[in-house]
Amino acid sequence: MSDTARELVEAVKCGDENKTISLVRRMLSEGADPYEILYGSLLLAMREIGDNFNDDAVFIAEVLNAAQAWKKGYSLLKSIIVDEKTPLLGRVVIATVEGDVHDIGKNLVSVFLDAAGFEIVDLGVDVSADMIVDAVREHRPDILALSSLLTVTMTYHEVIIQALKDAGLRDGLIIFVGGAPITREYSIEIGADYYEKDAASTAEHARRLFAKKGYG
Ligand code: B12
Repeated sequence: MSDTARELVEAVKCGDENKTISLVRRMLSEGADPYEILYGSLLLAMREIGDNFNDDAVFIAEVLNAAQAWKKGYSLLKSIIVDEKTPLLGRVVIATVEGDVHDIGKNLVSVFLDAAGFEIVDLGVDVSADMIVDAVREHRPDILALSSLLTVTMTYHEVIIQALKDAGLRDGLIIFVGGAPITREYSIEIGADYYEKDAASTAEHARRLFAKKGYG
C-alpha cells in the first residue's frame, strides 16, 4: 500500500473530513483507480475501525465521525464510478429497513447498481413497510433491495415482504436482501429472491438477471 493510501485510511479513521477529501482528490489527480481508492483505503478504514469498535478500542462517536469522513470521500468517487454508465437495465428501489440507520453498505450497493446501469430510487434509512409499499406502488421497480445491519432489524425484512404480498405487489418484483447479519438461508426462509454478500456481487448478479432478459 502506498503512503498516501495509508494516510487516507488514517484520515478516515480519525474522522478528518478535510484531509479525506484532499487525499482522495490528490490520489485521483495522480491517476489512482477509483475502485482501488474505494476498496483499498475507504472501505479498509471502515473495516479497521469496525474491528477496533468490536474490540472496545474506540467509542461509537469515533465510528460515527469516521463514517462521516467515509461519506465525503465516497461522494467524490461516486460521480466518477457512476459516470462509466452502461444503458439502463431497470429500476431499483433501495432502503435500510425500519429501526436501522446503517447506510454505508446500502449506499455502496446503490453505487454499484447505478454503475451497472440501474436507475436508483434510494428511500434512505429507517424505512417502514408502509413507505416501501408506497414506493413500490409509485415507482414500479424491477428490483427491491433491502439492507439491515442489526440482528434486531433483520427480521423486519419479512414484515416488508408480507406487506408487499398483502398489497398485491410481490409478484414480478425481484427482492434482494443483504447486510452483515443476513445469510442466504435466512433470505430463503423469509421469501426473498436473492441474497448477496457485497455490493460488487449484487450488481453483477442483477446485471446478469437483466442481461438474460435481453436488456444488457
Ligand atoms: C459504522 C457503524 C455504525 C454507524 C453507522 C453509520 C452509517 N451511516 O451507516 C453508527 C455509529 C451510526 C452505528 C450505530 C449503531 N450500531 Co453500528 N456499526 C457500524 C460498523 C462499525 C460498521 C458498519 C459498516 O458500515 N460496515 C461497512 C459496510 C460497507 O459493510 P456492510 O454494511 O456490511 O455492507 C456490505 C454488505 O453487507 C452488503 N450489503 C449491505 N446492504 C445490502 C443490501 C443488499 C440488498 C445486498 C444484496 C447487500 C448488502 O454489501 C455491502 C457492501 O459490500 C459495524 C461493525 C462492523 N464491523 O461491521 C457496527 C454494528 C453493525 N453496529 C452495531 C450496533 C449494535 C449499533 C448500535 C445499536 C449501537 C448503539 N448502542 O447505539 C447503533 C444502531 C443504530 C441504529 N438504530 O441503526 C452492531 C450490530 C450488532 C448486531 N448483530 O446487531 C455492529 C455489528 C457492531 C458490534 N459488533 O456491536 N453503527
